[in-house]
Amino acid sequence: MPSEEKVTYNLCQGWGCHEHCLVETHVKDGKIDRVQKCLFPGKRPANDICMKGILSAKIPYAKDRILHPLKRVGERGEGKFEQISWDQALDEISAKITEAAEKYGSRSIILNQFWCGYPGDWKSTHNDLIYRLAFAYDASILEYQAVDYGLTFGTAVVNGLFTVNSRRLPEDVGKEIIIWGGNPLGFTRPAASTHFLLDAQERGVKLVHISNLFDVTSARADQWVPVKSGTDGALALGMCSVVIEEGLYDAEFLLDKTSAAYLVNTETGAYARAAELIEGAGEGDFVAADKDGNLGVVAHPMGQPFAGYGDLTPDLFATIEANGAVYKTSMQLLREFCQEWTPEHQETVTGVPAETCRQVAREYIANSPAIIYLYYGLRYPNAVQSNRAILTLALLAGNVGRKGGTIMLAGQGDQTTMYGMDQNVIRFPREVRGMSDRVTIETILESFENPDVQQYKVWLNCMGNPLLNWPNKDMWRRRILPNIDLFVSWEIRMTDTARYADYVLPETTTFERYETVCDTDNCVMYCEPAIEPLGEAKSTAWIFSEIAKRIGVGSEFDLTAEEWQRVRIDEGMKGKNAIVFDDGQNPIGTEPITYDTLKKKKVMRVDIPPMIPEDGLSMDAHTTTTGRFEFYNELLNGIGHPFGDFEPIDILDDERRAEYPLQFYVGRHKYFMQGQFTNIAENHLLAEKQFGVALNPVEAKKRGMVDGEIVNVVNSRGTMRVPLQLRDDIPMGMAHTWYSFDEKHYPNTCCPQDLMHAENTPERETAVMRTYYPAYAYVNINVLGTPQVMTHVAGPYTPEGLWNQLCDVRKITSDGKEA
Ligand SMILES: Nc1nc2c(c(=O)[nH]1)N[C@H]1C(S)=C(S)[C@@H](COP(=O)(O)OP(=O)(O)OC[C@H]3O[C@@H](n4cnc5c(=O)[nH]c(N)nc54)[C@H](O)[C@@H]3O)O[C@H]1N2
Ligand SMILES: Nc1nc2c(c(=O)[nH]1)N[C@H]1C(S)=C(S)[C@@H](COP(=O)(O)OP(=O)(O)OC[C@H]3O[C@@H](n4cnc5c(=O)[nH]c(N)nc54)[C@H](O)[C@@H]3O)O[C@H]1N2
Ligand SMILES: [Mo]
Repeated sequence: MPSEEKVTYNLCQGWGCHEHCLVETHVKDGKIDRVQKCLFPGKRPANDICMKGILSAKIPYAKDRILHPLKRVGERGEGKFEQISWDQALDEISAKITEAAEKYGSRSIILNQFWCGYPGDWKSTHNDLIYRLAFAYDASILEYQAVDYGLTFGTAVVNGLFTVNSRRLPEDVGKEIIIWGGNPLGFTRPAASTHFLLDAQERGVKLVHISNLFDVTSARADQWVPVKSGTDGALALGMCSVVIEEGLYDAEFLLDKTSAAYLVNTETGAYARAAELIEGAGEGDFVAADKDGNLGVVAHPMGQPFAGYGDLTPDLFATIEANGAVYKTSMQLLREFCQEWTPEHQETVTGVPAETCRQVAREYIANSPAIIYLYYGLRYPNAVQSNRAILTLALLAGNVGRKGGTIMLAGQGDQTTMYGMDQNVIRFPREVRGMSDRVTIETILESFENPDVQQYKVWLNCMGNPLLNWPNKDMWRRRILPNIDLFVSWEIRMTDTARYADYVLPETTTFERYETVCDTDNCVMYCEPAIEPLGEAKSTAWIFSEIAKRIGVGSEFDLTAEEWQRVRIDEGMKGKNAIVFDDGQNPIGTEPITYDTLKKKKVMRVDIPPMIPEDGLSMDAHTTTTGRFEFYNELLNGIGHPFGDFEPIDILDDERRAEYPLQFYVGRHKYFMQGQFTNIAENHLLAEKQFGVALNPVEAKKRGMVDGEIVNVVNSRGTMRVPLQLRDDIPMGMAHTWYSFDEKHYPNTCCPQDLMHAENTPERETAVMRTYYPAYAYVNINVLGTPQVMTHVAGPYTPEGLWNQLCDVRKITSDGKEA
């Protein structure tokens, strides 16, 4: 007789790619038999799964799964642990927390909740509970580290806030999608995004890929535009110059949606305020001029619909003199700024032929409404400015927030908490003891040298694998851990970080716990355990309630993970409706979303407005100075970069390259999710052959090297000894390696992250970030009313230095020395 099959819905364990798929889990005899794509309500749902999704069924059963609480018995990092009981672990950890809090204050406890790789990420119940504990106890929360901010901030400067939009945009695209700075196709966005992009290509949409190396996205694109690493700002400005000089811009859009026609005082660099030029006009209003130099007030429309220019017919390129100063429109300033960036000049920086620059620019306009798909591939300190320059091009084309056009920011899911679920019902305890300091690694390091400031003694690493994934491993080994009295890691497997922990707590996988997430394709999803937790694994919700009890805030954690789901849905989504579909998946009405209906239906599509409304303004709140899209930002004036710009970076510096001639490019792996899936045999087998450092055969020949030989990868931070691979797809001047392999793969030698500089230090701070960050945080918290927990910031230092590293690859002799 066939055994009974149980089916549950679970978040994909490989959530970190930001595709946010739900999987249908099939269980036989108490064991996961398989997972497969599950059906969402509605037409062509954005839920597909990839090879990692399918193989995630193996994650709970992996050989290095942590099944019991462990206590360190050897040195930190040595990997020697003894198995202890939950009671012992929780008692000892809680006692140390209490002791540190009594001596150094509750803020000496740091919670790391870097959520990227955790199923449900910042939208998960378990992440909310981390905030709840922090606010109930007034502990410190670590700022997110080292990732993904170039794009976020680039768009924030131009749009005024963090923008998220839908992966469905290619469904309405005109004739072209430019994929700029990213490798989505079958690689970093392997499920729904890949399908939406390839479906568009099948309909005849041209895919253009602009990238620094020939990756799988380049291979599939209709046109590949190779660009030198970190020079995209120059290419985008070159394209802007073509569009402006050839008159290809969308004047109507620029007037209607942007501050292009607003006058700027060229003495101060600030947008002219109406009161400055027109008697009796408002302090907060702006000014435009017509062809004859007549002025008109533009009412500041922050929070209101744009009121237009009154009787004035504004001149986009106006220049006037008044009060002894020269005033120019921001469009005129952009034109002058771009005059330097002729297609010929950008070629000297980017390596993209002038004719290609012209052709790509002209086609982008001719094929509009067209999409520019931006992702996180510009991990350089100039990424904010490069992304701004790309956005400027999109604004000139009138392709922002236009149906079928727009820029596509392929981060996160399809909507934000603003529209979906109110997560604060769990994040904030009944009694808030304190709003929890947000600390950066830098603050923590400084405190170790100064006994007069807040000290940090306990590190609870609830999510993430910083010792593998964050740059500068040495900083952890030498500078952080020796000053931390208690280091605890929640984990599902024995990672590099767990190995350095004093206690390792076994957490449930996505298949062993309750969760609700409001996200994918605007759906809210109900997940329940497919299997009983293996070994003694417990959910974060349970672990927190046990610790909370022992440190005196237990009353805030009086529910189980299952019970929290009812709070999230019945309180957090109160008043929200879901779309009801008939059998043919056509919408026929709506129904209220309640915990009980969701539990029955598993997935409900929330009835919320699309992220990009027809009228074109992406999201409704424009919180820039002028309340419009701005390619000119007055806040940044005076530090030299009011426009999106090209800023030279280390890897482009000839003097530095004389010592270390190769870009040290440490990328992510197709078959892994950062450090995850490295313990799954199928994935490891596929990836194993690619372990080492890859060079272009010509670079190898120059060094007298052959495929497979063991070489040293060297820079001022250390030496990594690995096998060499010759690859034609790696450009000259680059050494490519993967950062996902655990440190055990690098015996007696450095790991890639050792050769990378410290992040979040003042040296890495750029002027743009220093000026922009406080304004961004202010707008988020005070204007939008976003709770402080969701400011999406890493601190004032731009952390996008991941690929701005140099190295050399050197031959070693048979006695192991460098030749
Ligand atoms: N050199 C270089 N470094 C980089 C990057 C790069 O491009 N180059 N990229 C950066 C980027 S963009 C990112 S987002 C970061 C990612 O950095 P991390 O967030 O550290 O990446 P993951 O390896 O996904 O870490 C997630 C951890 O959570 C664990 N985990 C998974 N599921 C569960 C669960 O259900 N419960 C618990 N308790 N644990 C779970 C996994 O085992 C894993 O160890 O890396 C950054 N580092
Ligand atoms: N398989 C797999 N998928 C993942 C992850 C994973 O670890 N493995 N991690 C997930 C996470 S956390 C993130 S943040 C995303 C990141 O996803 P992506 O941003 O798509 O990918 P990355 O690997 O960070 O970027 C590498 C690509 O960026 C482009 N690139 C790099 N430098 C330059 C440059 O100077 N100019 C231009 N024009 N292009 C450049 C190239 O196309 C290169 O292949 O991937 C997610 N998906
Ligand atoms: Mo990321």
